[in-house]
Amino acid sequence: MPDCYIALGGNQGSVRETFARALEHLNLHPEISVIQTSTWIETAPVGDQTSDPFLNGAAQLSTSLSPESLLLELQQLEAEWGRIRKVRWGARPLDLDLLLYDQRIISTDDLIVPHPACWYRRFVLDPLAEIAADVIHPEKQITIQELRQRLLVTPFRFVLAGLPPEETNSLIENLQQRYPEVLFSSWELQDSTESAFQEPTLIAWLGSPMSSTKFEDLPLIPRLNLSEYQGDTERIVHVLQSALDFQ
Ligand code: A4P
Ligand code: MG
Repeated sequence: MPDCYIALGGNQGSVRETFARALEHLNLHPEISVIQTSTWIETAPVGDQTSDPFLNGAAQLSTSLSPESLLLELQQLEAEWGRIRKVRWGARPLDLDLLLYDQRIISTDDLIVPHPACWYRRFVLDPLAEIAADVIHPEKQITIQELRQRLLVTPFRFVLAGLPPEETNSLIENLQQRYPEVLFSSWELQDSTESAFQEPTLIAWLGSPMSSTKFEDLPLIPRLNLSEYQGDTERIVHVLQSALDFQ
């Protein structure tokens, strides 16, 4: 049966209890077995909707459901807790994401697998690495453990690509003030002798179809398509924040 990994997140109500009950529910489904779970880790909230700390975790499932049907099950569970939430709880009692479904690569309007943020978010990778260290990420073609390890290398090298030079420079200036420990640079302005030795941790592509640097031209492992965040510095900050740490 296909092997899947899901992420669990929540920051309202008794999240430990919610996780336990959600997993119980999944395991009661005739076509889903919960194989193992990570520990639940406390993480600092990424984004500014809430200041309450999150609890995050991951679980391995075995299922004969299709990826689409499994997503529906996860969404139904979220909705069930969502209803309770309106009466008793705050903003985010339960978030369930489908991270990996065997080695499948899926991209439809409703479902993207592997989950597009699973390979660089510490609050996802840390628990996932506990139970899926040697599982290969089907797009990046390296293991979950390796994906996590590469985020720990210092200095963290954050490269911007796809924008005109003036925009890149002003964005770098802005980001550098907030994250003095991160090494920021521009893909287009890099020194080619230096880049041969130093792999970027993340390359954020903020381009459009007109840009001279195409997303596909960037190296496979660090590249991240953030074109929809063009002009939205806060969302870029959230990406960086989620890759840097979880505390
Ligand atoms: N969708 C597509 N692919 C998938 C997939 N692989 N798994 C679609 C799950 N859903 C997928 O999801 C929005 C849409 O994504 C769905 O319609 C589904 O068809 P959602 O779960 O309703 O939305 P969301 O999770 O509220 O939004 P989003 O943008 O995914 O939120 P984020 O960015 O995941 O942020 N900080 C900490 N420390 N820990 C957290 O867990 N979570 C968030 C949520 C913010 N900050 C956090 C945490
Ligand atoms: Mg979600």
